[in-house]
Amino acid sequence: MIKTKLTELLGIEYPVIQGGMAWVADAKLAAAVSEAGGLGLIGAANAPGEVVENWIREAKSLTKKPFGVNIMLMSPYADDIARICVEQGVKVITTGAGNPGKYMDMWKAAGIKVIPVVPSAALAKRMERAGADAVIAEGTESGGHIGELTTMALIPQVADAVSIPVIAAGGIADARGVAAAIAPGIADARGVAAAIALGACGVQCGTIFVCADESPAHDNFKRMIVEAKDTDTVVTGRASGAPVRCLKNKLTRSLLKLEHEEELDREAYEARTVGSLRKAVVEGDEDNGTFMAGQIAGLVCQIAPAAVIIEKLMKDSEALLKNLLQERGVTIA
Ligand code: TUI
Repeated sequence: MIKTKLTELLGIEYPVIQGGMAWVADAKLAAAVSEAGGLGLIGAANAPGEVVENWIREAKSLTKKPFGVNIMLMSPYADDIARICVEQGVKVITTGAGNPGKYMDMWKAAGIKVIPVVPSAALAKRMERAGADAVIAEGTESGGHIGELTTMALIPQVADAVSIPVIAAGGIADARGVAAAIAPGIADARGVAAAIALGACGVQCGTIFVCADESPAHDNFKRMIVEAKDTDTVVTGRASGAPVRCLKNKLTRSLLKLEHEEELDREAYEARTVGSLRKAVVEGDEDNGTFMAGQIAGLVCQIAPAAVIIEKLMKDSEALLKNLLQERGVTIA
């Protein structure tokens, strides 16, 4: 068993959090991940408060283990959901796509563990000062809305900037990613052995859980991830200020074409993107959907129950961590 500051903080068996993916992270997936010993998250995304409240009730009926809610702060319903989580006694809140500072006092007073997603060391420090219990440092390898820094560069810098636990996200879908994030004891060999120990105490994975049996994602979406190769994701929306990583398809080609024009035609751009996440996840529309997925999609090669995904990830990680240098073929003379 791998025990870290994260398993201790949240009272969970494994240091694995499932990302709060829009349209994918519903009550069933969150409950399945929590039942399997990780931390499942309900992704509130742009859903209205009453919908999220029903998901919370459903998750409570499916598991007695802790689960969390991810609040996407660009949502028009973020204020409602922030309050509903308190009323519903949600144990853990993660946030994304913004600064959750204005809710912190209310959440802390309710005894909620608050774990903001941060794309930089500066925001991690601000969150620590505001009372965050941990931060998820998310590299640009991730699917969905992303920051600039890579996981490899971001994690050690955030780990040095704060003293609260750091959870690594972005580009992690197997034991090597887990081991790289959490392997202890290499300290400032990090510069040289960065691939071996970055300084986190847990991981958040998204793409691998899109392919869980319990995930509501359309079979086409799951298949596209399983068939993806390393270079099959692309970032759209840089020109409009909301960069999003997703699988390459007809839609991303047309969006990038629009973005490369001298002046961005925002109306045409929005006409193509509105509703495109639903088209991907619910309808499986391979041409017109936004299939958010991380750069690690090429490594994800099976559709399996969440419990199988987590148990394999942890069993492999334990073995790798026990025998790290030998496994990597490193010798120190
Ligand atoms: O939030 C995510 N990933 C997401 S949200 C999402 S829904 C969406 N759909 C279309 C367009 C935009 C969003 C899909 N994927 N990850 C966490 C994350 N948070 N990544 C980056 C950030 C972030 C960025 C800026 C966090 C804080 C931040 O702070 C800015 C500030 O206000 O200081």
